[in-house]
Amino acid sequence: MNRRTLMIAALLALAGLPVAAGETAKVSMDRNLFTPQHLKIKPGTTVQWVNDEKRTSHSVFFEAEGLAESDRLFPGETWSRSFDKPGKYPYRCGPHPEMTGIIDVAP
Ligand SMILES: [Cu+2]
Repeated sequence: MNRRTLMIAALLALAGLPVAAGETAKVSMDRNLFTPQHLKIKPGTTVQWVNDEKRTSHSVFFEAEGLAESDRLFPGETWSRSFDKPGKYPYRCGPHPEMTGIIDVAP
């Protein structure tokens, strides 16, 4: 996927519009927030979390699903997960439990 496509996906996400299947949507980790905090996507979309902090590390932890926490992401690092089934997927940062987000997968 090229940079322009990623940019479009990011803009759609910020506008609250669903990202098309097969695309990659970005969630930024910055100032102890996931942005967008509520991301709507189509089934088949990959979400890529990017640590945009200057020095703080974060993780992505789908605790409610009983999944393992991601590795700790240092500034500039990324972690991805694909979503095939419709549903709401809440998650949080491992070291910062108050830092939460939700992936909303709907056709
Ligand atoms: Cu964190």
